[in-house]
Amino acid sequence: MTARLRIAIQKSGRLSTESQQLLKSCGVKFSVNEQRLIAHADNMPVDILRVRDDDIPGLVMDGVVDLGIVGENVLEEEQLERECLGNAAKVVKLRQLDFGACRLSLAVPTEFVYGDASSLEGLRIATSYPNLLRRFMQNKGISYQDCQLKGSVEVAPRAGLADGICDLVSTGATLEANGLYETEVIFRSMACIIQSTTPQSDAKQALINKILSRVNGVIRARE
Ligand code: PRT
Ligand code: ZN
Repeated sequence: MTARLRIAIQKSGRLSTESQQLLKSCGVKFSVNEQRLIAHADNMPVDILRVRDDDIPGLVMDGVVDLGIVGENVLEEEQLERECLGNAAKVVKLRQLDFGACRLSLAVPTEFVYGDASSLEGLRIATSYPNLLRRFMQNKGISYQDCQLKGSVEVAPRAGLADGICDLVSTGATLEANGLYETEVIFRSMACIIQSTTPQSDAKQALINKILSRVNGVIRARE
């Protein structure tokens, strides 16, 4: 493995600006070239990898990168996925961050009469988070049918593909625009910083500790 510390962040999306800003506030000096996957810091042995957020937990668990910044929702979903496949997740959450707030919620069409989650018994639920949904429904003892979609989850009920959805919500505007209402929060999420449990060299671990203590300082100063 390379001696440089590798940190994976989201390339473009809701977490990318704040992830870059956080690292810069921690004194990691780098500039991003839109065409490039990797940005090399010029004042520390650190490389920033810019990838799809969904790839970040796996890259960390497989030891391809040392640290990652990702939503707890994506982390938890990937951990459950790997548990299902019988692979222990080789990752630790170092700390929760102060951005990326959202919740994974059940939602149904406005005309749907919802009592509690058992109102969804036997119905079809569209989601990009099949493992988090399954855990929630299994804990409640409710059976349902899957409709797994990577995108356009919020249009599934109107398109006749599903009876309800389980999707990320922040303001609720997307649900409202699609004639849906939120009935139950199943997971609350923030961005977090994660580390591979693969043993590190002393030098790399010392750098991780230094960056983490700066992250703590930056977040404390913003509170
Ligand atoms: O391309 P890539 O795969 O990297 O990005 P992505 O499209 O999968 O993710 P992105 O950028 O949309 O979100 C990255 C992470 O931001 C998520 O995994 C969450 O941890 C966090 N986050 C915070 C959100 C939201 N808020 C959010 N509102 N992720 C998605 N949304 C979407 C939601 O799916 C829905 O479509 O925004 C819509 C709802 O927003 P409201 O405000 O209308 O309720
Ligand atoms: Zn994604």
